[in-house]
Amino acid sequence: MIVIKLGGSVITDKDVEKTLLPDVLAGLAGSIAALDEPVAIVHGAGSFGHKVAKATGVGSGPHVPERDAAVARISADVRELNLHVINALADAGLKPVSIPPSSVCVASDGGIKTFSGEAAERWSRQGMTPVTFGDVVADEAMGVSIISGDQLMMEFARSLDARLAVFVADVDGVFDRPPAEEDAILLTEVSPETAVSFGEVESDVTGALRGKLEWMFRMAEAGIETWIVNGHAPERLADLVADGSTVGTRIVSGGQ
Ligand code: IP8
Repeated sequence: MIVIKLGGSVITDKDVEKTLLPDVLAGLAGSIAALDEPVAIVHGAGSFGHKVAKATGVGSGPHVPERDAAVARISADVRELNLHVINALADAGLKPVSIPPSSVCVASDGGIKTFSGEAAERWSRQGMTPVTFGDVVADEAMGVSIISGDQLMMEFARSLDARLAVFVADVDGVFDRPPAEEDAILLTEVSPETAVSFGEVESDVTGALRGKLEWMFRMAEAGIETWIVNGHAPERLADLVADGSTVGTRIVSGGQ
């Protein structure tokens, strides 16, 4: 079993509200459908969630009723993106089923408190492909939280007993300094001890790469082989699954 996160910055244009990149999504769906192993998919929100969340402050502190409409907007927008992903996967020959976090998950103080993996597990056992996504979730302490696809990767991997977790990004992996900088070097392995200069980056509501890496380290810590690969070179996903290695960054836990 492989869990794959399609980053929101790969499948959407993050700068233009609610803009899908259909060709990129279709290419990735085709590569995933061609894999010789069961998969489960998580996707980020990209421009179908982050812009409204940032502009309205949803998830950034205790919920206030003035933000109810924004919560509903984000919920609807991420569902819309989810439908695009489900359709692309189905068109590629997979049998996807949506598992919305707002229905199977409760948060506490911004983190997942409970996640029911039973539906995903049963669907998967029946040969279907569970698909979940970054979403707004009821939070027992804050009222509402935004749960990122990165957090959900861990829940899916645990529930489905995944051997491999792949984070599909819009860059080749983790670089020793911001990838746009001259002479930036792709790191083939990253652990919590690796020195990485992240530079001054504008953060998403769920944190930039630095925050996302925390979730990846937790997965590596749990014994799951964890990688970041570039979604604009979808053949790398196939190479990784077939050969155990590709152009990208392998995430290792501390002390390894
Ligand atoms: O794109 C964020 O999920 P991510 C979810 O995986 C929302 O960080 C609703 C902004």
